[in-house]
Amino acid sequence: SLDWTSYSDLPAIYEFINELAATYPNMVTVTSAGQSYEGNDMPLVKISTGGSGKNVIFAEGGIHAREWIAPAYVTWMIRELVENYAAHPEYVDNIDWYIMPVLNPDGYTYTFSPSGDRLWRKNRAPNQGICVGTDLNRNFDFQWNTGGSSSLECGETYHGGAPFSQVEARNVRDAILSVANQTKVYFSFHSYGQYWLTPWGYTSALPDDYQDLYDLAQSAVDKLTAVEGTPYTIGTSTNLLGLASGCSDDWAKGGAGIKYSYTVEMRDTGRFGFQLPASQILPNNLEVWEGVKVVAEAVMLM
Ligand code: 0X9
Ligand code: ZN
Repeated sequence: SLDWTSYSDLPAIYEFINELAATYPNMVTVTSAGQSYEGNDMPLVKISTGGSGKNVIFAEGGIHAREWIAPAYVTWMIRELVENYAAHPEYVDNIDWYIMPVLNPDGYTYTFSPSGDRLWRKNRAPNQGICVGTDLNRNFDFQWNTGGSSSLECGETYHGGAPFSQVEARNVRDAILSVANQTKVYFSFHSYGQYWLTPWGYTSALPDDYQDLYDLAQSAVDKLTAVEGTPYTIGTSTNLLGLASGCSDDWAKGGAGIKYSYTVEMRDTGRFGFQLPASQILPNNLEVWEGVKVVAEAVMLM
């Protein structure tokens, strides 16, 4: 099993979720959302105590390869929901959780490879020229290529040749669409900066239900910060980080119709940045989980 005192590579993460499914067959189901460009599997973990028509929370991490804390958080949340079920059965009894721990398995693997690049962001699919990779978080088909993304293959935010040109983005799309009518919340976990972000990222205009998204985010961040004082800033992606179109969160809301779409930029604020020390995995996870629980409690009442 994983212990979250160090970062886990892709095989260790996959072994963990498969073992969990074998140990808790009545609560955990692992299916495949498809394969990546390089042929890595993209598992979709469903946590459920059964029944039909329950509200869904869809969560994912690792769309950006170097943001190691994202898969580390999401895998820990899977463990907390399942192995610590008895401490808070309501979160699983009342909600079906669909979780994709590593949306960019090729890039993630590349950041672990001695011949790779620890700070790689994009996927690993080749382009026409010499530069590899598309920013999967610019490849979604909602306001695609309308600002804040790069048309250059070598760019860190290259949006790809067309919306959903990348197989990993299509796999996530299809996984979300398969449960979209039940899904109340979409979470995209990233690092870093300590932001709890709402749509939109393609425009500085606010969604018409922005107040609802903001209020729930505020309740979540209040609990998160209460753990040990870690400050988070709440607002729209555009207004806090600048324009970025074609992102998964905007598509989840504007394309898939999921009202509460959040991108959570976890620790830190730049001291270590993407290379967050492993000693901060558990403190990060404990505080973010406090925020997620607030959202889950709201989902039970939706
Ligand atoms: O730029 C991104 O993709 C995210 N920040 S990161 O530093 N992790 O790369 C923020 C995405 C926020 N959402 C939208 N702009 N829609
Ligand atoms: Zn990111």
